[in-house]
Amino acid sequence: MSIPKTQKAVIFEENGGPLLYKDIPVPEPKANELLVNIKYSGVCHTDLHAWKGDWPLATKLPLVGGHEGAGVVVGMGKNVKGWEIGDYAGVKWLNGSCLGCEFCQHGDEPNCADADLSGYTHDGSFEQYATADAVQAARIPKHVDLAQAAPILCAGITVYKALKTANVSAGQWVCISGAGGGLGSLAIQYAKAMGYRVAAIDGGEEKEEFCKSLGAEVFIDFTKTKDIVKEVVAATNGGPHGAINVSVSEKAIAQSVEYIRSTGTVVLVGLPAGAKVVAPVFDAVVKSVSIRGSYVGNRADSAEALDFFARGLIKCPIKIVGLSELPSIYELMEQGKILGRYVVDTSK
Ligand code: 8ID
Ligand code: ZN
Repeated sequence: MSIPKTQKAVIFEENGGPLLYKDIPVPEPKANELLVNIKYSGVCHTDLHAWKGDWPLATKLPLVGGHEGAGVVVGMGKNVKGWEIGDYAGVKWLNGSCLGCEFCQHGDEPNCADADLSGYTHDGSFEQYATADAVQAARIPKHVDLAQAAPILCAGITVYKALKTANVSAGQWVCISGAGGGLGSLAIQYAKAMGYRVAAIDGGEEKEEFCKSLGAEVFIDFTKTKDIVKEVVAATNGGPHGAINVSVSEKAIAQSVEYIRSTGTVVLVGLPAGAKVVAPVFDAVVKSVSIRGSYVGNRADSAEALDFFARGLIKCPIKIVGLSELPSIYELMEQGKILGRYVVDTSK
């Protein structure tokens, strides 16, 4: 297999600066890394936050974004074990971690202080050839469609882990705020596959139809409903047992602390710029509410999330466009106009 010297990528020199579709060198894998020929990459709202510089953590610059890369192994460093040329591999947000600190020892690799992040501190999957730590790269089964698999690599893993963090039982209610977006559309399906009842919150009739087609029993439109808290409590017969916040809205997070059922768990996933959790302490105490952050997933969560998908339980609602069209996807995403996930084809 011949590997070219240069490749197409979308790269930016400064946060918020032009997104340049151009030729850049193909990277050399380090001793511990795979070289993955990325075929498709999902576009996550995190990529938009990274480009804009929304968070109190600096990105590498210049940067190639992207962290839902699905492709084929075409090379590897000398210390890599257990991978073969031709294997399907996934480039995830968590590209590598130290494996030695207390968090890595407990399987909390995303919380490692030295975590290396695809499309943030490490050039990501908006390029045709990306490098990935062989320990963290996801193993994608050969029979699956790589375009469909791409969104599982961040959105799928993240919502699956968030649902586990919500600690609900089969038959109980989960409310998903931001249900029509990339993470939300997968969260509805994982929740159904795990046996939960789903109440979805998002805006507009198109999203309502979409969320219901994916398995939501109830839809609440945040653009039309006057009292979201009251509606969610009524629709779920006393409030959901778990709430998954995947919207990019500080207000929606505050509402979830109010509509959650007593002893329920509010899970924070979406990362609106500069947001704070503002919740009535009295309610949180008297209802004995748990509020928990959830950050992607570890290797076991990743393998489990991919297994649900490979068994046909999760269908990724995707639209495929060329990598060169990435700026127009960011525009739609900013306006909240995306149903499900956009996936870019790196050959176009
Ligand atoms: O590990 C993590 N914690 C993690 C992993 C991956 C992504 C966190 N994220 C974060 C992203 O950085 C982003 O902040 O999750 C958030 C959602 O990512 P996404 O699903 O990729 O975004 P999207 O496709 O744009 O979907 C967002 C949805 O939220 C709705 C929008 O209409 C859209 O469908 N929404 C908004 I904005 N405000 C809402 C509101 N007030 C709302 N839905 C309900 N109520
Ligand atoms: Zn992501």
